[in-house]
Amino acid sequence: MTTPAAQDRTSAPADAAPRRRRWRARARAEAVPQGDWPDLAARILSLRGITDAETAAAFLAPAGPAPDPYALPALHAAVERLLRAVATHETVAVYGDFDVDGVTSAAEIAQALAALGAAPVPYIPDRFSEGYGLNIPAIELLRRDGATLLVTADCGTSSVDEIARAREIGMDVIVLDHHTVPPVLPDANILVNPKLPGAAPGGLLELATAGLAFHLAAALHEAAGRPFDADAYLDIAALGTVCDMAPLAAENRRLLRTGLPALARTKRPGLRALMDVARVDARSITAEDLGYKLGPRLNAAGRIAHAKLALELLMTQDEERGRELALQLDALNRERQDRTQQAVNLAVRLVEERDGADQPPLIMVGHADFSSGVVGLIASKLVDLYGRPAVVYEIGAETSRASCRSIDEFHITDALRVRPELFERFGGHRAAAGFTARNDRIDDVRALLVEEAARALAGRDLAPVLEIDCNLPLRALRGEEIQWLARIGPFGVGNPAPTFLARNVTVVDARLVGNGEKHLKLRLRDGGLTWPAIAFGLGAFACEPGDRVDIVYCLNNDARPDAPLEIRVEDIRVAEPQPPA
Ligand SMILES: [Mn+2]
Repeated sequence: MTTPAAQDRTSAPADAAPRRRRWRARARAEAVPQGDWPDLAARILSLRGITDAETAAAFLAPAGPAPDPYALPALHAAVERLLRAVATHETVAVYGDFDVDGVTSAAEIAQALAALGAAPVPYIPDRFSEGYGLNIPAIELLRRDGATLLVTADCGTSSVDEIARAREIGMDVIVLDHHTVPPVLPDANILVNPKLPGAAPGGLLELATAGLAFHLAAALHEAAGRPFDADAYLDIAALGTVCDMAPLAAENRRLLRTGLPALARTKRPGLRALMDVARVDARSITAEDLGYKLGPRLNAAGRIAHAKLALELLMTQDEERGRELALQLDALNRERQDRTQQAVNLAVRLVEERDGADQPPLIMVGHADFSSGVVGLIASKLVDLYGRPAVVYEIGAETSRASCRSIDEFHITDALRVRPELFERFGGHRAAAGFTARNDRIDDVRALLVEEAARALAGRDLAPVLEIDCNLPLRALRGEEIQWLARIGPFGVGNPAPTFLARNVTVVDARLVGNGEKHLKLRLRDGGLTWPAIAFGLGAFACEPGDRVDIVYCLNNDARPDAPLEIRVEDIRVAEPQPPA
């Protein structure tokens, strides 16, 4: 299955159902951490579950040293086996995946092995002809090419038959993966997955494979007695972590806080060129740039052409080739955006035709025109639009290939597991999954998933919600607070950018910007101060100078507190009447 894909903020469909979100205050924590920080920072921390001073201080402190990688299950065995392969000049195949986590982790492992003197053979399957994960023809091909050791990156945990075949034809297998562990494990020689039952990986539990590969690379160097240049791996470890939507807490937070500066000074010519074409300013790079700008371009390779282009972009040392690949991925990304937009429009039409205003607790739509390259992106958009889990599938000749995206309250992979016999294959995480099912089973799959969702989501209001951390009038925004808020970043999955409510703000001016006038550029005044603001996807809100509005907003500066501040308006309404003062 494919892991959650980074979404492109600018790909919101112009003519899809307008998004009406309910504004809701985030649930209050019991306690607020007391310490040497402003009340506002303390409140935001408490709303992220950090309620005592010690945890808060550790969270705010600069990123410390890397934790012990041997907390990961079987890492010793993996290091030992790989070093033996290096010593005896074995051919090592590194089998990745076509998403950013799979490509970055394969690149890290190949890079580490090459640094130690081996000649690894990276392999990325084709999304369309091979699909996700190991497949036997590819394994046999790698064996014929001389591989006697197979390392999987971001796949393998569910590949019982494929791994049995690899071993039968004379390969040892190391699985490096973080996908949810099925009841029957493959009989690999070495399984490195922090989610294995009995594993106690501490802060390493939620690592994406890019993070696992970082720790494997570090451990390999240390065991070989070779110096380890962490920066040369952290750049893409951070990229894979963010693009796989791994929660930005614990070791993932550390990888990102050390990885963003490493990315800013990366020596990879391809990545530098990609930042260029994506207009990412390396000096002020944020987690959002990774998720919304670099990630979609790298993913576009696998969605439209072949992900080996993305792997090559990460690995090439050649300036000119790096530039060429960056331009190519940028063009593929534009094509991906067009296709996604058309497909989302079609999906919304199908949803509305099928169920009208009365939507079931889980949305499921399929069409022969939905490319399996973008079904995950369509599903994510439907989750955004309807506030409930969504399954989107490509109808093929005999089988359908689906991508599922869920919301916090519903474990989608567990739901699939209730009736495994319905599927040819399936797998995934809590929030995202994929499956292949015969076309004559699709109605049963729909019945199963709607029933499971109805049970899990009973009594919940599924209208899309915009969570608000606290009231913060624009006139109360001060430099000190802004700097403290930046220290709570990087923001993303698991550590959302704080959102604030400001009432009765005056519109100084407003104009439509962006392709199709989708966005609104504003200047907003409260008291004596005027702030520049951008409202993505809110071009349909009509306002004029002098209008009074209520806004929910974020601050746009999680990397560089000295950068000019622009308020990002998440939602906007005509101001509610104010109570008399
Ligand atoms: Mn992954």
